[in-house]
Formats: sequence, structure tokens, C-alpha cells
Amino acid sequence: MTKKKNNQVYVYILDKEFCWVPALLVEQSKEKATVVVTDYKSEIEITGSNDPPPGRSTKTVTVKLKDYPNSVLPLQNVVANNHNVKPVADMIDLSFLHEAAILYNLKARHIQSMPYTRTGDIIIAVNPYKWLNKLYSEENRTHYSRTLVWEAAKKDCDPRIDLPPHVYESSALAYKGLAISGVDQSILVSGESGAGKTETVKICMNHLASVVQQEHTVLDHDTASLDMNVITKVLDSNPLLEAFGNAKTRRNDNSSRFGKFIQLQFEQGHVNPQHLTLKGSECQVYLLEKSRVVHHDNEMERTFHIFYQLLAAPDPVKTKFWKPLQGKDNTHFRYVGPTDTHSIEGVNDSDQFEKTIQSLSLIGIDGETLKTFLQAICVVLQLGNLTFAEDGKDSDHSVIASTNELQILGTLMGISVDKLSATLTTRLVKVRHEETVVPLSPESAKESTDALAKQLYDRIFLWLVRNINEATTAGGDLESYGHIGLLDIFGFESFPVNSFEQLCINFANEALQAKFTNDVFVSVYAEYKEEGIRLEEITYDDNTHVLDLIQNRTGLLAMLNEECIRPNGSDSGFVNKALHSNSKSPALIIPRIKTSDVEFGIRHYAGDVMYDATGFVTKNQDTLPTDLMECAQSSTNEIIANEIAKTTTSACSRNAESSKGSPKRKQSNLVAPTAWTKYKSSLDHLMKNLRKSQSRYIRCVKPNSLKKPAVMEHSLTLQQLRSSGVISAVTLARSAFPNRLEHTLILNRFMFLLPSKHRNKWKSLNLHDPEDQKDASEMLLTQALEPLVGKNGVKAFVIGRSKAYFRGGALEYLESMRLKALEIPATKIQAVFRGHL
Ligand code: AD9
Ligand code: MG
Repeated sequence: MTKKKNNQVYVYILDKEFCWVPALLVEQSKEKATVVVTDYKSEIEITGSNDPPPGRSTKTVTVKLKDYPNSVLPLQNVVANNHNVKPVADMIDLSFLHEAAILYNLKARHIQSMPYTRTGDIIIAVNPYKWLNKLYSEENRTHYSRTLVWEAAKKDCDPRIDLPPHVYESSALAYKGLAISGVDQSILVSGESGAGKTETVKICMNHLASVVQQEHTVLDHDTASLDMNVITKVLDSNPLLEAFGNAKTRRNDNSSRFGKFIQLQFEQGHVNPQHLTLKGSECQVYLLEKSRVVHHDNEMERTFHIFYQLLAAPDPVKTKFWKPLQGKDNTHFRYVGPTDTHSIEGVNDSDQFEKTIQSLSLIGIDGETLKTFLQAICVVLQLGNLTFAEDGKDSDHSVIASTNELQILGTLMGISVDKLSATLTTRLVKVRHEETVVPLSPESAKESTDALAKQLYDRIFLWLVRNINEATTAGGDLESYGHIGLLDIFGFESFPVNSFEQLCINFANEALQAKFTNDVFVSVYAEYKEEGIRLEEITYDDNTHVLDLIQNRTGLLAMLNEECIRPNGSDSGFVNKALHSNSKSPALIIPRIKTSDVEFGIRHYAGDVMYDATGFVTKNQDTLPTDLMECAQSSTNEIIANEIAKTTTSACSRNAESSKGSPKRKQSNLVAPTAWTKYKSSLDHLMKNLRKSQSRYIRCVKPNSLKKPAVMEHSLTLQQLRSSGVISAVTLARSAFPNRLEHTLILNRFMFLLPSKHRNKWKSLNLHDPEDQKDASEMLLTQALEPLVGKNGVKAFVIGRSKAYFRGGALEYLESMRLKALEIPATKIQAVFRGHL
């Protein structure tokens, strides 16, 4: 029997290498399905075509459905009838919304240079790895703001209907949301390293700035209230933060090594309240990866950009800031080199330095302040050049071997060489009321010097952030402004070895995921309500138990804080206590085979992660020994002295608070807020801000690890879709009604299933009218799906305003009826749907 092409059934089958591959279904039984797969290999990744290239061989594969019940999924949107997916702009419009369909839809769009796709209100942004000029043109910027901000009110349908998905829609809708409702807005951008978060935030910020400017042209000819200086300063704060907080890593040449939340401050117009003026911005940063100052992977990575920028500047420029830089480059400083990655493709560090200096000057860092600031950076550089040796008499004692480097450091810091040398090679230990000087071994002395460098850089970075904020904030009563916040924060991390930083990062992701799930639920609820559908059937998994495990009173991090103030607190002591107090938590993984006493795991929403608690106590204490701090505080470099003084003050004041009525402890035990306490409080502040705002989500996806355009690696992409919550959002949206079809489509495809006597009733209907389409669709489905009505009278579908929503099995039944009418074996189609159900 020859088959008509449009009656062939295509499916996705599970594949070890490519996750899912399209195949032609030959036949199936309960146990197995036989499919024909084309030998795609690399084409499937590179060209993105699902159609077999001419001459490509095919093979027949048998899939054991018993062993892999979900290994065959229906391929197509019911309207298409070939291998290739007709990409849809909104995933909700895929009739079969499973992960294979999502993957192939994104891929088809990615290959056609359409990086953005909607899933309802969420924008999925696949990194195009090439700048698409047209996509970000002035014309396009205006088009989105015009359609979504100024003309939206004229339409009685979703104003996005004629617009391809874009992150400009997130920015334009945020602007409109704030202008009309006065409710703060936020755009939450997430994704793994290199997925495009930072670029996306910049694209949105630039768009918001241009909306403000356009609005002045459109609505208000008085441009006096438009302060271009504010706009430039706000936009410029991004590259400035990148110079000091970004670095080249294996995964991204410009990787942000900190998280940030920028809040743009808008003032409502006096004459027209819906008219917003950008007045300033304020930025909150999270968890700078300060360990990168002293260590990075030499072959593929670099430390923070600023070091290379400074060293690449022409001699006359760099010696203006610090004479000894004359004639020196990367090779002279241990913290930056030796590295095989001195330069980044397409980036000229010397030019970048000039830009950094210009941006610093724009926020008022110039003249002597600039000199002090860059010298503080040089102190960090110079600390890396100290080398230590055994003192000759005793291997536990050390001396600074690089006396010349020490001399340079002493002059730069304004601290005597003797004092520096003594502080860096010994430690002052207070036991009860006694102070003892303990010598340090060369390794410990080096560690302690590195710790100082890390702490200094962290403080210098925070100083910069404060200065940026002082220069960009609108000032006055901040509550009187409307805010649009943009969050660019590290995505979920799971490495072969996961440490304290991963736990903090993953905790933030759990907190954001909880908000995301809640928001998706609310929007699904809104959609169903809009369609006039009752919704008691939707349930979803939340991640409260993971949040509890980490942050509860007896949770992991409370236990860690306790361990940090215990006199002999240790990493294993923490793990022991943490496992003990939380043994009943369903989110905790207690290793079955104990290979070490510092191991534990967490069942995160995005997957299980095993943590190695080595170094947790030290990292959480996050403080320098008192003598080291006092020494640094005596520096003539004001930024260093003041910033370190802040650390000691906060340590002391916290100590005073916690030791009320216990003067003894105050003297002997300096308790600073732990890294966790500080981080948790800044996250709480963030979540509070987010909760009072209306949030929009942009999920960035890194399509390949080659950083190349038009390539999509299936498993890398899928894993991100799962961990970003996109798949679970879709599952949630589909939990009650897995399939949905527009009324017009239903009528086109299934109308002939209706016996002609019933069709007579349609004569009075106008099938171009949406209301009549809805009635006709309901009539058709009521008849056609009657055999599926449950004993309790529950129908297999519900009718919404524009679509019908099908319960599990209903669309399968309709399709099988249709194929029966077209004389195609029904068994074939059942296999297609079984996997999906
Ligand atoms: V990390 O977690 O900070 O390591 P991000 O921030 O997610 O990471 P980033 O925005 O820095 O990634 O993007 C990585 C690179 O992808 C950029 O340097 C660009 O080369 C490329 N990229 C990202 N988005 C776009 C885009 N919309 N158009 C073109 C892009 N290229
Ligand atoms: Mg980034």
C-alpha cells in the first residue's frame, strides 16, 4: 500500500546521543514500536534540519515500549505533516508540548536566527552567538515600544499578537506596567554561564532608555526634563562593573563573577502621570568570586579584566598611576600570569582601559581618587609577587624571600617593610587574656597573604559599587520613585566538586524558583480564568522542603554558623551536626557509602547535587586575622584603610551586640557576621523587592559549548531547559489539560467527523465569527468525544473562549477517529500518543 505523504506518522524517539531524534513510525504493538531513523549524526546538531539530507542512509529501529514507556513522543503540531517542525512563536501553540517538541521548536528558530521564543509570558532567549543587527535596530526598538506601550490601549486583544517574541517585549511591558499601574516591575534573567544574561540585561536597559527618549519625542516636546547625563551614567555602569567583576572563563570570555540586581528609578510625569522619566539607578551585587584574584586556570581562564587592562595601557598612562608599572606587563605579576590566555579574541585591553577610565570619570572617580583607587588595585597585584621561604632555623618559620617586591609593596601601601614582613610571616593569637606571636610556615604565610589580597579586592569592588550608586542614584525619597529591576544572577550550578559558593548560588536559585513556580501558577490560573475555565485540578510540586533544609532554624546553614563560632569548629563537625538535625528532610541526601566525613547532598529542584564541605567553616567566617586587618588599616592608601576599617568596625559592633552582658567574650572572641548571614540578608532584601514587583522572566539558554552561531547541542540545551524550570512551567501549564487547539483548527481538521445531520445545525452559524466558531467547536467535540465521557459525567474537554482544552487521551481519540476515516491503522497513531500520556 502506498501511503500518502500527509498520512505518515512522525515521532520523536529517545536517543542516547541526541536525546530525541525524529523518526517515521512504521508500526507498533503494546510491547514495541518500529521506526525508521535517518542517519543524521552531526547534521542534527549543526544544520538543525530534521529532514534527511539527500542520499542519507536510514535504519529501522525497534523501541521496546515496555522498558522505555515514554520513549516515543508525537512529533508534530497536528497541522504539519513532515519531518521538519514548523516553528511556533509561542510554545503554548505546540499541540504536543513535551520536552522533545520544545527542544526542536527552539532549535528550528535558533537556526533561522530567531533567538527568542515565548512560553506564555516567559521569554526563552537562545544565545545566537552573533550580533543580529536587524533584531536590535532602532526601528525594531521603536516598533516594540510603539506597539506595546503607546498603541496597546487601542487594541482589544493581546498587543503582542503580531509581534515576534523579543526581550524588547519584556522591557516595553515592564515600562508600561509601571507607567499605568504604578506597581514596581522586575525582569528576572537567568541561565547558565555564557547563556547571555548580561547581554540580555544590557539589551533591555538600552531599550528602556530608548523608550524614555522616544516618549519625550512622542508625547512631550520639552526635552529639558530629559537628562541625558543620567541615562549615560546608568548605561555606562554596566561595562564599568564588567571591567572589575568579569573575567574570561572556559565557558564565557566575559563571564560575570558576581550577581547583580539593578533597579532603575523612574519619576512619573506631573502633567501626564503615565509619562516616566529615568532619574537614576541603584545596583546591588552578590558574591563576587574573590578567589579568582589569587587563582585561575592558567590555560583557559584569566583573572578580572581590570588587571589586564591596566597592564596593557601604554607606559606613560600606567606610570601616571604608579611608577613601578613602567616596562612591566602581565609576565611580571604572578596573580595574572603565567597564562596562555593573555588576550581575548576581539578585545583590546588597552582600549578597554581607556573606556574604563572614561566611565570612572563620568561617575566622579578621577584625579587623586582615581590614582588611589588604581593603586589599591596595584596593591592586590603586588601582594601576589611576595614569595616565602623557610627561615633557615626552623621549617615552621618563614621569611619573605622576595625582598625587592616587599620593598615596592611597602612604599605603595605606605607601611614599613618591617611591619609588613612581621604581619605576613607571623600570627598574633589571643588565648584568654594572653597574646602570643605564632610563626607561620611559608605555606601558611602565602595563604594568609592571598587571603589579604582576596579580601582587599572584594572591598575595592564594593567601594566601586558604592561610588557608582552614589553617582547614579536619583537620591531623595527613593520610595517616591517607581522601579524597574533587572536581575542578572548566576544560574544553578552542579560541578564534579561543589563547595560553599555552589550552595549559596543554588540556594538563590531555589528561592527564585519558588517565586517562578508561584508566578507561573498565577498566570496559568489567569489564562484559564480568561478562557472561562474552572481550575481546581491543577496541583504542582513546590520546593519549600529544599528551602527549609537550607535556611531553617536547624537547617544546614544555621548549623554552619554555629560551627563557625565554636572554638574548634570544623567542616566535618558541621556536616555531622547538619545531617543529624535534618535526617528527616526529604531534600537531604545522606551518602550511603561514606567516602569522607565532609560529604552531603541536596535534592535540588534542578537535580541532585553532592557537596564537599571542605573549607566551609573558613569561607563562612570570611574574616581576616585581626593583626592582618590592623596592618592593612594603617595603609596610607585611603581606600584600603577605610574599607578595611569598615570590616573591623562591623566585626566589633556585631561582637558588642552578641556579647551583651559578657565582657569576657567581647575581648577574646571577635565575631563578625558570617558570609552566609550577609548573603542571606542581601537575598532576603532582593526577594522582598521582587515580591512587591510584577516579575517577568527571561530564561537564557546556551545552545552549544563551542560558542558558535547556528549550532544546538541537544543534551546541553535540554538540561538547561529542565533546570531553568521551563519544562516544569510547561508541565504545570499542561497538567490538567495536556493538549489544546484553537477552535478554527478543530473545525478545519475534524469537521468531517460530525454526522451530516448534526452539521445542519451549523447552517445558522457564521463560522468567521469567533463566538460561532466556539459554539461549532463545542458542538463538534461534544458529539465526537461522547464515548469518552466519564461515569461521573466529566467531559474529555473543556471549551475556552478561543481554544478547546483536552484531557489526556482525548486528542489521541480524535486523531484516531480521523485516521480511521482516512483508512490508516489506528494502532499506529496510538503509539504516538501513548508516550505522551
Ligand atoms: V555568565 O554566567 O556571566 O558567565 P552570561 O552573562 O549568561 O554568562 P553573557 O551575557 O556574558 O553570558 O554572554 C556570553 C557571550 O555570548 C557574549 O559575550 C556574546 O558574545 C554572546 N551573546 C550573548 N547574548 C547575545 C546576543 N543577544 N546577541 C549576540 C550574544 N551575542
Ligand atoms: Mg554575565
